[in-house]
Amino acid sequence: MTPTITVFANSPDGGRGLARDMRVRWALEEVGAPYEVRLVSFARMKEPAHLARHPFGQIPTYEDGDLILFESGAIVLHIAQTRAGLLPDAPQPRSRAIAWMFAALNTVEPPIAERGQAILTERDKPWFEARLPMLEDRVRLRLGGLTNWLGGADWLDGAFSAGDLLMVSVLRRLNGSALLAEFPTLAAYVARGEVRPAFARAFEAQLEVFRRGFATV
Ligand code: GTB
Repeated sequence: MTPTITVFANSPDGGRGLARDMRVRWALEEVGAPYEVRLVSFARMKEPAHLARHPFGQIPTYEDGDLILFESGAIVLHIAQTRAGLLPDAPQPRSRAIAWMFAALNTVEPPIAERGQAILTERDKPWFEARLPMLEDRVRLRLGGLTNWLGGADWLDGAFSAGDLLMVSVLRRLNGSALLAEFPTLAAYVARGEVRPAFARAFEAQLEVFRRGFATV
């Protein structure tokens, strides 16, 4: 069966591929799996039909036959576990790749998301000027650890894996920021992810939704 994913009908990211459907699209492209897309508006996300797919009324979701999944990490893990190409076969390297998936989502994404949220919603608040440097230092801490780990390697733990796919996806939220430029090793790592043909196909597909300005469903 061809899986169906839900994505923003009108993504607030302006077609930059920063919403969390992008990582799912990328994973599907890496394993060569065709997929369908259901576009949902912010309003529709909170209606019963979508809440039956996603308890918090968000995107992305993934449907394949009887299986309905939410949480981008769980979806990418499912894709990686059911198709070849994103996880090593041997148990230990496989577990390490999965550890990097958790690291991307649990350790690196939270401070990046908190910084992004503050920039988006707190700029006019009296505490913003004092708070931003603290939030940026928290991001720097993680970027420093990642830089040291990567050293001169192309990928986090051997061959490209779902761990890299999620880590690059998370770091892309810093694209164009002075913060990422402070860490050239990571800027190059992100660029390596973005030139993968599967990334390019996924990016183009989400951009097409934005370009066509689909009516909300
Ligand atoms: N932990 C969940 C997951 O990983 O799947 C988080 C899902 C989530 O936050 N979904 C967001 C959503 O549906 C879209 S991606 N929001 C609507 C709502 O909660 O009502 C978050 C996102 C959106 C836009 C940008 N951007 O423009 O840069 C970045 C991230």
